[in-house]
Amino acid sequence: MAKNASFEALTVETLPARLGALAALTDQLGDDVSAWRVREVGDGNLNLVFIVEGPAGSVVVKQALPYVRLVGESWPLPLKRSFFEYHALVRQEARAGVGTVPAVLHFDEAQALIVMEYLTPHIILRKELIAGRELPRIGVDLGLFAARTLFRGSDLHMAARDRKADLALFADNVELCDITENLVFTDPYFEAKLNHYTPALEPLVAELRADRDLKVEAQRLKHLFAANAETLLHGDLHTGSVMVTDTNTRVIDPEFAFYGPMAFDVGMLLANFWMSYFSQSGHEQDGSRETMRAYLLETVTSIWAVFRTEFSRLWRSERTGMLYARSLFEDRGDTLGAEQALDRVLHDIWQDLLGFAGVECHRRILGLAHNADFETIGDEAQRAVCEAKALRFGRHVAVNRRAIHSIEEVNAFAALIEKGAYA
Ligand code: SR1
Ligand code: MG
Repeated sequence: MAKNASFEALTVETLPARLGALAALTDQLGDDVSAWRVREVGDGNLNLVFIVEGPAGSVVVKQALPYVRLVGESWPLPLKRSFFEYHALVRQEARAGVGTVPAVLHFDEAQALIVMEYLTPHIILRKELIAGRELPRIGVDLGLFAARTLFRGSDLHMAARDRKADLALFADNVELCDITENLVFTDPYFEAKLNHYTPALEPLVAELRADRDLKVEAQRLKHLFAANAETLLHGDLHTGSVMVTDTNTRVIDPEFAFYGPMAFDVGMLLANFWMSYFSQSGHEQDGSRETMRAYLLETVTSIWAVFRTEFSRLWRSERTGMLYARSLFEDRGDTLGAEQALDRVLHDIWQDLLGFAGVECHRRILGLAHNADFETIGDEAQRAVCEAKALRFGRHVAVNRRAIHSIEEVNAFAALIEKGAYA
């Protein structure tokens, strides 16, 4: 049978008839399919997303398309990404806890669709940050999510056989890794075809592309990303992949999941808060965002502090995998040795996350896939000012990552740039 032979993209019109017999939907929505209301709400780069509401409740139906939605059919992309998303959601829920990701109600591999819990009244975190809203829980929730998924998906915790089986399963997510490998680590640093950026950035773009130290560092980070398969990553953990209310945080969209370096998820996540920080001055029409800026830096500090604390707790209580075996340390009375090793592991994550954060800032401004934090700044000159700050920040943390010792140091540097240093 030809590839994707039975696949058919859903539409608002066809969804009720095609999925109306599934218990996963009727249990939630009610049996009267004629009463279902369907809206297509996908605003991401890749997929279709439908909200289906019935008399008894609501669900989300997410379906992959055989191409990149952002670009069109000229860029084919395999449907199997929904298989990886499904398996990642199952693992993340087991590792980070029920209620940290949307509950999966049904998966259909041939139709590349996942039926999942409709999160309401949740809003995409990025939209909330653009609106200037401070979410009280995200520092803690995201720090815990990252520490638990990254630690428990690695050889620090899993049985070697189970981890290797998982590694083999996710190794086939080649095309989505390829997107990251090109879009994040390479394309921003040369004239790649699909790149675009605010024209006023041209002199700075030329400067960055001529920056040998930056290019070498970006390639070292790509090398690390491709070669260090240490844990199951979310793979695209930015503020558009988080849905929030004041009291609940959910991480969504792990279709880029694969085995890679722990620091990638943490670095990408923090980068998106730093970019939000630099974008705030473009959103001050209704008043100063000074307290929002302070909140964003506090959130960065909190995510990293919670991550370290939880990772350390898991190191001491759940280090059951083959790495840093207790038989070499605690069981011989050498608790200090285990703590020394923990410091080394956290230190490596710290230095690498700064690098990943730096290149993430660059690709969201210079590459194909931009973020709404900057894109929604209508005044182009003002947008360029905000973006230039993030570009300079990204360059600094990527190139100097081994000489930066604390999150406070990074935030102080961000505040200096925001005030106009390095203009
Ligand atoms: C062609 S896909 C572009 C970007 O969208 C996704 O959300 C990932 O961030 C990817 O890099
Ligand atoms: Mg996504």
